Amino acid sequence: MKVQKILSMAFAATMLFACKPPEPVEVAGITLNHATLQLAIGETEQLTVTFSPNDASNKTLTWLCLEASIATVENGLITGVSEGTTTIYVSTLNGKSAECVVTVGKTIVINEAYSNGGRFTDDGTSYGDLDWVELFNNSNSEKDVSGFMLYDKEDKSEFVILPENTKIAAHGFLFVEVDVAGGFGLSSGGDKVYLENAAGEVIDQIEFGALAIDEASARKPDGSATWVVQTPTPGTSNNSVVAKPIISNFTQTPASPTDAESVFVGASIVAGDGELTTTQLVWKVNNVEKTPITLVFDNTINTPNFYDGTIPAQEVGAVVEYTIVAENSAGGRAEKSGSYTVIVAGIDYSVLVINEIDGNGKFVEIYNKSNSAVNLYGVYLVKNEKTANEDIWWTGGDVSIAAHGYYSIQQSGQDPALGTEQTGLNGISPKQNVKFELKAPNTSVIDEFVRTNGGAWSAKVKPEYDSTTPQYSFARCPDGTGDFGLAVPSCNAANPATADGPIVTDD
Ligand SMILES: [Ca+2]
Ligand SMILES: [Ca+2]
Repeated sequence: MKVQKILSMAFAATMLFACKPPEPVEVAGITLNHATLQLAIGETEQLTVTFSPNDASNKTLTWLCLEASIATVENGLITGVSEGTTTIYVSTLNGKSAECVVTVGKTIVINEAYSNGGRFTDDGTSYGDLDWVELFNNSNSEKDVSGFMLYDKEDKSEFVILPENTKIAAHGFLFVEVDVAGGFGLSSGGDKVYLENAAGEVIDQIEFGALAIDEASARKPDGSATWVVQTPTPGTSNNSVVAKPIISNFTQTPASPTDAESVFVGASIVAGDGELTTTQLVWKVNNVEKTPITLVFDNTINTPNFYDGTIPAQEVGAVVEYTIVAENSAGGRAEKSGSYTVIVAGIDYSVLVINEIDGNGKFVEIYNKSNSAVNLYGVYLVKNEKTANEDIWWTGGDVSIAAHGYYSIQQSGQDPALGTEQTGLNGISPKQNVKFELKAPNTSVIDEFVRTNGGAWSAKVKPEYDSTTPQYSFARCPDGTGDFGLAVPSCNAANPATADGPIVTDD
C-alpha cells in the first residue's frame, strides 16, 4: 500500500510536470528555396520555406506578390500571369521574412542577338563565327522547338528553320547561327528578329540598335522584358555579365563648327545595370587633353534620358576629338566618340570648281571663280565615292586660293614644279572610270567630275586618252564655267576657251 502510494505520487508529479505549457520556440528566420525564379505565362511553381530553427512553434505564413498583374501567389504556389518582373514576399507572424524575384515571360523567347559575326576583337575574341541569336525557354519543362522559324524581314525572304527534334531544356538556351546558307545576316547598325512557332504564329519579335564587336543585345535577366547591351554570352545565361550603359541618340551640333561656334554634344544614356555613376565628355584639342566636361541630364530636350554639354569655340584648324563616357555602379562602361575640325566662318565655297583633271600628268586643278580669295581649310576631294577617312584623296590646309586663281593637287611622285601640292594617294588614270567630288567642310558637294561606262571604278574605259597625241586632260573650257572637254594640260594655268573635242566613253 505504501509502495503504491509512493508510485502514485510520483506519477502525479510526472503528470504535473508534463502538463506545464512548453516554452514557445520563436522563428529566428526563414529562407525560400529560390531567391529568383523564371516562369512562363500560365505556368506554376511551388515555393517552399525553411524555418530556422526547424522546430519553431508557429509556422504560420503570409504570402504577398507585389504586382498581381505579373504573378499571383497562394500558399507559395506562384502562377505566371503576364510578362514582367515582380517580387514575392513571405513573412511569419513575428515579422521574419524572405523574398523571391519572379520573372514571367513568354515560354520561348529570343534572349540575345549578336550582329558582328565573323569578326574578331583586338584580342582575338570571336563570339561565335556568324551572326547569331539565342533562344531561351522560360518554362520549367523541356520544350520542342522543331520547325520554329527565325527571320529579320517581314517578307520572310531569308530565314532559318530549326531542324527536327530540336529541344530546349527547362530554363535552357539554344544558340542559333543565322548568317548561314539560306539564312540572314544581322546589321551591326541595328536590326529586327522575328520568331515563329511551328504553327506559323509570331511568338516573339525584337528590335535592337547599333552594336560593337564585343556587344550583344540581351534580355536581362534571361527571358525578361528588359533589354541591355553587354558582353555576348552565346548559349549561356545573360545574368552573369555586367550590362553596360547604353548610349544612343548621339548628337553633335553644328557638324562643322566655325571658330565662332561652341559645340553642343549630347546623347541618351541609360544605366544598364545599377545606376549611372559617370556621364562625362572626355576631350582633347590638337592631341592636348582638356579637363573633362560633365554631361548633365537635360529635361529641356525632348529625348528621353538625355545628357549634354558644350565644348567651347576653338581656333580655326583645331582638331577636336571627344568621347562620351558612361559608367554604371555595377562596373559597366560604354563610350561613344566623335571629332571635328574647326573651319573658318562665313566662306562661300560655291565659287570653287574642279577645273581640270589630268590622268597623264596626274593632277586635279581647283579654280576660284570669285573676285576674292577663299580659304581652303577643310575643303576636300573624294575619289570614286569612297567615304572612309583614309580614302579622302586630299584635304585642304589653312591656305587660300586667290581670286580667279588655281590650286592643283598632284598625285604623289610627280614633278613638284608642276602642281601646288602633292597628295600621298595615287590613282588618277586616263583609262579608268573615275569620279572626283570637291566637298565643303560641312561635307556638301561643291562640284564633281565623272567619266564612267557604268562598270566598277577599277574598270578600263575607252578611248584611252594617254595613248593619243596630245595626251589630253579633262578641262572646263573656259575656266570655271565651261563644260568639261579635251584640252592640252595646263596645270595651275588657264584652260583653253574652247575644248579640242568632247570627252568620249565608248563602252
Ligand atoms: Ca546568353
Ligand atoms: Ca588649267
